[in-house]
Amino acid sequence: MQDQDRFDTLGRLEDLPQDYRDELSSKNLVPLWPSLRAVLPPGTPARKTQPTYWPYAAIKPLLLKAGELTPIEKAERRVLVLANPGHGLEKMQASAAMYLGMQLLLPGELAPPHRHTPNAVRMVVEGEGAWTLVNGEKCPMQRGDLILTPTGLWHEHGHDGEQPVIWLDVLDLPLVYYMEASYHVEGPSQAVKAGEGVKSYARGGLRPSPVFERSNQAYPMLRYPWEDARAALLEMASDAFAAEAVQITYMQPETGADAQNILGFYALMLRPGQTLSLPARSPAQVFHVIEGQVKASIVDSSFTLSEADTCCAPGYEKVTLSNLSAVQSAFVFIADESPLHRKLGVYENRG
Ligand code: 1HN
Repeated sequence: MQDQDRFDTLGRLEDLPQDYRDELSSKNLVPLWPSLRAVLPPGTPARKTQPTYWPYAAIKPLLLKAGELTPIEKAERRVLVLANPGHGLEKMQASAAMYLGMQLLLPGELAPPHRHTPNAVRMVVEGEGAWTLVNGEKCPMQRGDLILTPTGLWHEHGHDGEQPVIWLDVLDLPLVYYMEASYHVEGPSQAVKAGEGVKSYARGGLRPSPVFERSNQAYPMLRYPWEDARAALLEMASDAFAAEAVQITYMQPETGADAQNILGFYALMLRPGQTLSLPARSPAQVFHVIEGQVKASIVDSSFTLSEADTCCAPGYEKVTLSNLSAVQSAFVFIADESPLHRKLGVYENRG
């Protein structure tokens, strides 16, 4: 029997007598075979994640308006969620495991301290003078910086500057919520501690080697300045033997593991005029342009991303990125679900 025939031969729910179906329901039982192909489709998974584009020019005025309409006390976190219509907007998902939001903090505002089970990162989009306090480490927020607020760590945001500050939040909230493991705890403001992880890991390949005691913090580095990430990319690109793709992974500098457990974070440089075809891999991805103009081709969609624009791609699909400038490099922040897929053993690269 041909495979295609087998797909069509499974019994349907309607084939079963109504009294039998009712009896099953009354006993909290469900026949598998009418739904087997839906939960286990042939060859490639069903994906709700649609290629979706969120231009910053559309978000910013609405976010500033939210700043007028809703005081921080009424919001705690003043965020417009970048929701994927494929999942239903009310689900507040960019993909199966990723949540994206643009957050606004106005001068003088405080977003109160809390901690929660989902992991979060911030990618700073615009503005000067804001900071995030993560377990007592005060992290200045500058454009392009990546700041971690991993699971369980206290965090709060403040703003001593003059202009609105906006950043992109990336969380694994959809996954943690689905697992029925999402909750938060409010707490007092944390005392600011001396020390910044980024100072201890200022150069690649060199880690602190304390004589008397070793730090065994799960998250020794919380802020990854854009200045450093950008410089690393430019160094890589200047190497005559540099590979076709100039990309770095944000990592836990003691172990070399991904910076967080569930989502992966990367910065990619596209040389002037470069087109890069990314293989079809199982995790969904998010692309956010830090510098430059990039065309992203995903399945049947093609998005022209300017600075601060964001888009997402479902897993198992090829993505082509093109730097639209012939003279300037483009820099893209990428978030994906690779650490999760690898840990679950479902990671695939289909080329
Ligand atoms: C959260 O704690 C922050 O701390 C931002 O800035 C967005 C979205 C869902 C759940 C918690 C923050 C969030 C969030």
